[in-house]
Amino acid sequence: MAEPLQPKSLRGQLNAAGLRFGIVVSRFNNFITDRLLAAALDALARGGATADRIEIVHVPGSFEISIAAKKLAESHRPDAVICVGCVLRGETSHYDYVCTETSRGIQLAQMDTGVPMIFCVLTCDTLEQAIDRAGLKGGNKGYEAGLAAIEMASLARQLAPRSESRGSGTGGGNRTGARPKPPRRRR
Ligand code: INI
Repeated sequence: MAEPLQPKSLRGQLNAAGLRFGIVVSRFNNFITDRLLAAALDALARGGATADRIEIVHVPGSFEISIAAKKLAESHRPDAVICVGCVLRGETSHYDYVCTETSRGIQLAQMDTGVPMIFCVLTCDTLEQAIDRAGLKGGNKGYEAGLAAIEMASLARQLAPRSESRGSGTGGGNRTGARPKPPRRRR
């Protein structure tokens, strides 16, 4: 019988030492988003992140999170961005527009920039549901988001193109960031 295959498997580590994070947080419903933010920072700190490697950007509402997250990712190149907001259903369809465009915008931002974006935007029917998810009684989605950010930041470093990787540089990568020249064609 053939030896069982043992392919290389990649996974993010829960070690934030040396990793850089951005957090974009919405002021709307800030009695909830403040708590999500505090829990996300707690998770980053417990993972070994340091304040000098974390940047927090404040925006008016959830609808504005994606543009700020994209600009932050493009300009400062953090290893991951945590997007924090809270949308509560009202009497009109406004809620649906804000939820749809916020999630779509954040997804587009991570696909466009290649920087992992963690979706920590609560979308709740009632204030009580939001309170339950913001750690006033039990769990806090901000903490989960912080852990997800560490894992994805670590994974993204492992999946970076070889020329960009900051690791040992084995196997054809270079440290200058310059693309290797293609082989010359024979005439
Ligand atoms: N923004 C939120 O983050 N949560 C909400 O519940 C909310 N509601 O209900 O209106 C909300 N609206 C503001 C929106 O995100 C934008 O800031 C605003 O429309 C300006 O573009």
